[in-house]
Amino acid sequence: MRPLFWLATALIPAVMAEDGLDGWLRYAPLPDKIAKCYAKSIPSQVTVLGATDGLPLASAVKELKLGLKGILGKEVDISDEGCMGGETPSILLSTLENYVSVCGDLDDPPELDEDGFYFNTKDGNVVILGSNERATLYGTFEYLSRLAQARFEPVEYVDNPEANIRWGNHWDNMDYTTSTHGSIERGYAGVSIFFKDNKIRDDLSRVEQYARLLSSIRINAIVINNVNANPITLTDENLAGVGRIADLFRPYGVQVALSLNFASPVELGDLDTFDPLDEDVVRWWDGMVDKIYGVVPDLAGFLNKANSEGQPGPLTYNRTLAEGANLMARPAARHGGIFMFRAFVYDHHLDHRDWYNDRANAAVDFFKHHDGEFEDNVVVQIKYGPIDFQVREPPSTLFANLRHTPVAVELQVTQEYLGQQNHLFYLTPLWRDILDFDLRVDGEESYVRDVVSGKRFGHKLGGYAAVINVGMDRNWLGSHLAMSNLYAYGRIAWDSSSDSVDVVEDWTRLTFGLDRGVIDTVAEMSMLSWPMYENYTGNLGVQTLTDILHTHYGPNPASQDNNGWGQWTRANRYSIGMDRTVWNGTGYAGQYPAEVAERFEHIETTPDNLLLWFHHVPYTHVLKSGKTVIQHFYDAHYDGAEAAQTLVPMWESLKGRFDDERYEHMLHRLVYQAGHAIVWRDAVNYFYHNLSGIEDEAGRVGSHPWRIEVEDMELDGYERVAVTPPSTASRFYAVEAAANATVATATATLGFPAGTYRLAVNYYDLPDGQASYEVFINGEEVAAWEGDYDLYLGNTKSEFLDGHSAARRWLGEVTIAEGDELKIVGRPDGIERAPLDYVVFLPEGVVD
Ligand code: GCW
Repeated sequence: MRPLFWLATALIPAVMAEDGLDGWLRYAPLPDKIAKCYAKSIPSQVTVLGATDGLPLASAVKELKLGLKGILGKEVDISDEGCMGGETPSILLSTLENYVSVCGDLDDPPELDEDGFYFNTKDGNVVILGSNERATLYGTFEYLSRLAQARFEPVEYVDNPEANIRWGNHWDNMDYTTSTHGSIERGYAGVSIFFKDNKIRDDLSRVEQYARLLSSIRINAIVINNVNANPITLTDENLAGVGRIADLFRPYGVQVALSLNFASPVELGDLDTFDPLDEDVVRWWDGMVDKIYGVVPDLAGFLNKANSEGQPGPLTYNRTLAEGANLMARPAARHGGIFMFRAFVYDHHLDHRDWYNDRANAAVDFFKHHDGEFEDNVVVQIKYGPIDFQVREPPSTLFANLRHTPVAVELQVTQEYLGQQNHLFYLTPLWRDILDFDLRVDGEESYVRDVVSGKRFGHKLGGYAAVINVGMDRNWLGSHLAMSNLYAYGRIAWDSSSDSVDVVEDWTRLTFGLDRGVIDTVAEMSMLSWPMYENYTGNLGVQTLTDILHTHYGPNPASQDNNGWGQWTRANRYSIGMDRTVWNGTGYAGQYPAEVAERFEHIETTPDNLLLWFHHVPYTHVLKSGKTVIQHFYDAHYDGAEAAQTLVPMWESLKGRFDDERYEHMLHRLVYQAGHAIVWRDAVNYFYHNLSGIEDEAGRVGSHPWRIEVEDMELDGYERVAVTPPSTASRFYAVEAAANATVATATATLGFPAGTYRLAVNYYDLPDGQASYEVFINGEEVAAWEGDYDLYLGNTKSEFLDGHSAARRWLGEVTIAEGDELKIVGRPDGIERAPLDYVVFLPEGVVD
């Protein structure tokens, strides 16, 4: 008879399926050999001083038990008494203050800042002393992270944060149906974990799991509702719900904060004005803020978007932005709350015909003269660049222009303009690029990181906010790999000098295990992602070139210009770029301190990657690289799209090295990205090719010898349609099944030389419909697919044939001979009229 254990092991899959819910907090078992070797050296005794249920120290104990069990299979005893130097080795958890009061003064007390902790594993004991409870929890997570990465070397250090504001911002709406942007504005991973049907959800179990993740990366506060704030968040019933949410975050040391709608006294109260200088309005806010703190006494504070993109604010009453901010900041201050006031104030009805208009100027124009007028607890929250989370921007000039007001930088974990989590984009290098920029205020070292931490201008407050927008998707952000950005955000907000590669490697170990090949590959893919995406979207500082009027997802260079939004590129037939010089342009360059202003004022000293941000030049302008602007566009787009193809084989090399579930999920996204990168490449290249009339030196743009345009095939039931924008279809046309057709076919005789080809098809994948397609060669079916990308991709959907819905399917290899018949049969479903753009037969080595 076989021994019973055989049966037991046979039932356990070698690698457990995972859905990503645990993020980097998997506490996965270390390989047996390592665990056996080290488990013994870890103390079995945990001493925790002063833990209270529902507060972070108690969570530290909970996590420690869970982590040690998971990582090392180790059980521990918990005691609430004991000091350093006891006979049995122990893991000691306490706040420093409590430790001193229980055990007496330390000979050499660590110097801890707010939220900082002391960590020592040197003499067989583990000592974690936090400056407060959550700091002790941070230290505990640090310890577990080290164990999970098999880092057992003894260490002793103090870890203090660079900045005390390390906030997350959620753009969650109260309601799915009445909000303009659905459940979460710019969310790409399901609906809100907080709100449903204008109320706080009954089941908040995801919030508790989220709190653990945030705490482990030392995020200390989270704004739960959209900056486009709905006043009904503040109804009595909803405030009680906010209280429930705060109760779930509190054990993890994450404080809740709220976005406020400036017009609430009118919208929610019964006043007929929201003028910040009106006494009744002042009283209303005083009462409301007191009421909110009555429900959530440890609320971190508030966030406000005033007079921006249609939001109400003090300017409505000719009051200043400072008067507006102070109105709500004053009562918040009485409760120790912070008031984050967004600098994203601009006019989105700017006259584009005026050469000197510039949205980038707005932040300084609106805020600089109020420097010093804000209450002490007001922090101005500034997006990293002067426009809006673009693939390449210089840092906002406002960082250099507010000396008497604390500031925070606003980053975006949610990839609004950066591929919406369908495209891999590891953000740390981009963030570091901004934070490491030296603004040279008064000719002195003035890194953005030191401005936001408060160090440069001597402020106690300051730091980081990031729009996070996780949703109900089990893996939080829609894409497993996108989670490295959330993890990295915490690391950067704590220590802005964190190395991009180190961070993604740590994250990979925690997320996928210790396999060196996996760590190296994920790091390589991640580090490739920014240059790659920049290459196939918008180059030389021209911005992302996505559709800014619609979903912010696919390509649409034309949408940047000739409207009031001010994200202009000023592209015409001869030249392109925003002239932001002082001598001839909008003057934006002059908002930087002198040394930097001087650098950006001149083409010669402006780096190529920001050339079009600061200068308007002919397409034939020769860059420092020796290429012309237009040729750089063409080449970069080909390079970027080609690089995107390499992600798939890199990922495929990891098959079987962790669970199939996460492997397959990411594979689908990367395959899709490889196709969409080609859509991007062609759309942008066609657009500028068409506009400038300048040929690609390499002859690639507009020349596709291996493609068959479906609109040129013999059509039955299909109709030729013009696509908008035209450059998002190969040769500007596609086909769709006629309104009354239930099936449609396209047929052609192949003229390619006999051989084996990789077959691919470009089509449009629309929401609310899954058209099906079959491909036949000489009557034999060689491939079939359904238009179902919309079911599992997270991007904002488009109902039209355009750059958002344009997609590619890779249909495997086919062997054909000249004269063979190609037939595609499409069956429409709902609004998806089985649309097709082109078929391509790719010889070995060709990417087209
Ligand atoms: O980036 C833009 C977004 C808006 C957003 C706004 C902002 C919440 O497209 O969706 O609104 O910025 O940051 O306020």
